[in-house]
Amino acid sequence: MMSIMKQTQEEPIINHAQFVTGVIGTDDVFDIDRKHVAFVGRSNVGKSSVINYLLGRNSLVRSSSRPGKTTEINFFEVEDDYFFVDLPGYGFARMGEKQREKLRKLILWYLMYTDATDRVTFVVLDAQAGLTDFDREIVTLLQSEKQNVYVIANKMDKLNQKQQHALKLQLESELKVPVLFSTTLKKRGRKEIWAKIVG
Ligand SMILES: Nc1nc2c(ncn2[C@@H]2O[C@H](COP(=O)(O)OP(=O)(O)OP(=O)(O)O)[C@@H](O)[C@H]2O)c(=O)[nH]1
Ligand SMILES: [Mg+2]
Repeated sequence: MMSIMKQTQEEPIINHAQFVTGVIGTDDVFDIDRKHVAFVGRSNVGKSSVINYLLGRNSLVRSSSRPGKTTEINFFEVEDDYFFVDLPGYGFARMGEKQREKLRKLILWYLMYTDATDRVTFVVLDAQAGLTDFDREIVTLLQSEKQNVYVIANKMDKLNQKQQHALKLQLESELKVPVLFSTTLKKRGRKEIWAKIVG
């Protein structure tokens, strides 16, 4: 395998990416020693689309216009190095309170209590919709645990340059974490995200 590290000056080419398993609790997958690259965020912000875009796949990860369907934590092995981890989207309006609480707990369990020796977490937003309270809570928790965390403002195609700039300033001053932008529609932001993954 050619090192992804060497390629990130350019657009990385992913030779191997494959679904491994979906989990809702303890699982053997946590015993495998790979760096976790986790994507968390409100339903419909584009987590699955961003993963597909980063991996250069059209539909490895199911993305859909029917939000709130995924209730498991989905693991994808990427080259020999990583698990990409697609967490269930939260805050979906039609989801009942009980189910919502269950997902919240599952996400917090994964982020706080699973044993990933090496992990980077991307909190993904819809650039137009902005932060939710749960996004804020997650960022704060990860910071207090000294875990690597970044915000991805996806769907940046919905904002003009001035709005993008204002959002970046606002988010970085509120959260004190680096903010990256992406659009899977116009295909921008891939290199910058990969730089944080390999970095
Ligand atoms: N305009 C725009 N739409 C996007 C972008 N990325 C994703 N979408 C659309 O947003 C919708 C949701 O995308 P998903 O990738 O399924 O979102 P998700 O966060 O995985 O959703 P859940 O799995 O329900 O949590 C789809 O209709 C995508 O086509 C983007 O960069 N720009
Ligand atoms: Mg999804």
